[in-house]
Amino acid sequence: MSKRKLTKQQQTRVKQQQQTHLQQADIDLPQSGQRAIVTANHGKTVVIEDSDRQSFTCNIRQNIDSLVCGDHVIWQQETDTTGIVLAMEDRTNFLARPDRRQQAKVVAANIDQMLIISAAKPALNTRLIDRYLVAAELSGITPVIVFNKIDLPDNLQMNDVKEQLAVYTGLGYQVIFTSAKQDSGITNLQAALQDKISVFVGQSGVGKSSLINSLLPEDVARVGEISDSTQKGRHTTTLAQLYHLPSGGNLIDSPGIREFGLWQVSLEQAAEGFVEFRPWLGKCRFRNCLHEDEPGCSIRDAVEQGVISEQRWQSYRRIIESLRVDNHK
Ligand SMILES: Nc1nc2c(ncn2[C@@H]2O[C@H](COP(=O)(O)OP(=O)(O)OP(=O)(O)O)[C@@H](O)[C@H]2O)c(=O)[nH]1
Ligand SMILES: [Mg+2]
Ligand SMILES: [Zn+2]
Repeated sequence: MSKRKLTKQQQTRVKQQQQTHLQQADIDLPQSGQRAIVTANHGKTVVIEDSDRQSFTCNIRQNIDSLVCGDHVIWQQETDTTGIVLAMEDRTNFLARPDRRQQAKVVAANIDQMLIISAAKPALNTRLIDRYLVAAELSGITPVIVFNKIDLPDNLQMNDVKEQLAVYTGLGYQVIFTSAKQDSGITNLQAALQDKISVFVGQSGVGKSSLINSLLPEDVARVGEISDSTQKGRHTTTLAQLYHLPSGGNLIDSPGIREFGLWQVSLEQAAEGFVEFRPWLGKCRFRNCLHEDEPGCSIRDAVEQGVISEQRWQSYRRIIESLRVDNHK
């Protein structure tokens, strides 16, 4: 990479950023620069929480990128309930998806786990699960799969669901079955969330907010109905929100989305998001093999031998097709 000359303005910015880092490294932070975590973003303002779990609504210094739930910030108190965010600490990771103009829309930051929530209604969509898994695998976030509303399907339908989800258990992913309505599986869910920072993702209407209410002592998250005509959720949660679990751990409820686009994933990277593909990568006849229909493809051989599931391979191919479209928009 060629070395670019920085403009005066850029140099000042770099200096400012370095000073912020110095401040962060300082254990005895001055009164004027306290650390806090972002618990909600309301557009022009954010809600932050200090180490005593007191909340403040804050304006944001202009030079700061948009903040999301889970961001660590340096801030200054102004009144009993308000303050100003001065700086954002570096993110260890973040979950992002492209918006309509293919710009990154960051959903949450500094997260340990992604809980991929699916349900009996709207129907189980393993393709969407696979997209979330790729996003999680490529950003170093541990995924956990949750199937909610087990009170709805009959035995036959439930067997079908179990069969479809067995592939994930086989890959070493944790799969948890729950019913927010009947309060079942909630202890397992609680155990998985213990002392971690987790984000709930999944289609609108699968019950993310309902599950959060089951985990908290009071119903705080707003829950919406599913439309009778379209069988889809109504996008009840519109803003991400961070909650504390009484049993330890934090969770971020995020708005449901119909399609989860992968952000900044190249065609070559997609295969690495499929954990079971990894041992075969680099063993195809062509070095630039994308494991679709190329001759001598080791992934396709593994599918034919039943080592890699057909369902996952088809899902992978769909992702490649969609990335081709997205990356050329
Ligand atoms: N039968 C049944 N219904 C449930 C269950 N969990 C949630 N629901 C219902 O599903 C609907 C949608 O629930 P929400 O919690 O709002 O779903 P969400 O995933 O937060 O949706 P968005 O905020 O739109 O992304 C509501 O009518 C809930 O009462 C469950 O375990 N069983
Ligand atoms: Mg919700
Ligand atoms: Zn190949």
